[in-house]
Amino acid sequence: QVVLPDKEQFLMPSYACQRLTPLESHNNKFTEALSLLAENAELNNEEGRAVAFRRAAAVLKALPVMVTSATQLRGLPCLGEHSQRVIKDIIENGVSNEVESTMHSERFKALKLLTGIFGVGAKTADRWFKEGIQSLTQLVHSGHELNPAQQAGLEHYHDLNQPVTKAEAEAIGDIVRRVVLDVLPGSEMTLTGGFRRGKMTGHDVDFLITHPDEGKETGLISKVVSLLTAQGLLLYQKTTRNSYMENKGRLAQPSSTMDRFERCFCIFKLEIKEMRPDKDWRAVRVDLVVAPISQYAFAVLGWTGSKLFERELRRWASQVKSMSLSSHALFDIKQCKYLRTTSEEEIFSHLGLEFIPPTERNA
Ligand code: TTP
Ligand code: MN
Ligand code: MN
Ligand code: MN
Repeated sequence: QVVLPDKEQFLMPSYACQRLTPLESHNNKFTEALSLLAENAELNNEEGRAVAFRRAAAVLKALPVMVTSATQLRGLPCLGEHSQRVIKDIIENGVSNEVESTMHSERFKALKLLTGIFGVGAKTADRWFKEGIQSLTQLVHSGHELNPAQQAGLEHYHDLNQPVTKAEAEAIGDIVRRVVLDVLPGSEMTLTGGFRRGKMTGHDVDFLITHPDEGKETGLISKVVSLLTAQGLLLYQKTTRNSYMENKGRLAQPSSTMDRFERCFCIFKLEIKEMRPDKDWRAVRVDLVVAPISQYAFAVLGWTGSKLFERELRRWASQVKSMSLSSHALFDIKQCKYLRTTSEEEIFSHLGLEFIPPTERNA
């Protein structure tokens, strides 16, 4: 039986790393609804469901037109029954009742508020919610002992939930770059994360640092952190050393989103120009990551995101190419060897994919 393609149907490859996903989508009302259900699933520790909703949302983000009828969904990949129902509800009624009731549920609201505290994950938030904690005031009065990250998160709650602008990211970049070059002349620093994908705001600022002479970068982060601390620029910081060793782990391990680079998760104190009655600075979350030059291309690719795009790249590598991809390396399982590269373009080519520029990785 031959099925002729409907004029209204779209051809769409099933992995997000096979298609272009610009920042601006034509289907915001659908993708926002599906993303909310994904977020709710994440808060409920339902990883599989969350990924299914994220993939469905990514398909609609990549569509070149706005969906106006359910027939347009035929033939599209990654749209499970549940996601299709949500989309149809929105087409027919303007809203999805499931999304509305989730969004307004006490549980979702409380978990979002609590995980909005830097250092608080879904499990901790869930435990607190079960004890009846639904607000920051209730948390403060609960007598729970908070770890240093959570204390800083609570103290700077307002600032850290304000979007960071591109201008603020660049201002921080200028300060950090000066310190990095002081510590190790010749270093290179790249703005990664959402800003590299063209976003105008973000929840944090991500920087990747390297040096053209392999090995020189070792220990760089602790010196940078000391100098920034001495200048009073860090409100909180947690530094970890590099723990990656080729061949010691399996393949291109780790395959999860956490990598093993030398890094610092910090809260930056950024001076602001406009007059405020109370204070002349704001807190900004900053991630500083150091990669050896031999792993730099993988690190840039891994830290540019989006999170779903990264996940899809790794899934493509393993399911279609029998390769293992991480932010450190690409390992060819059949040939049993690491594939060396110096650019993102080469990594895509090793993976048998057309190059997707950063601004089209907004899956
Ligand atoms: P995020 O900063 O969390 O996300 P983002 O920059 O895309 O969005 P936002 O504007 O909200 O900040 O992560 C950036 C990328 O870094 C993401 O693709 C995942 C990657 N990453 C790692 O590779 N390893 C890690 O350990 C972490 C925490 C993130
Ligand atoms: Mn980011
Ligand atoms: Mn984020
Ligand atoms: Mn980040």
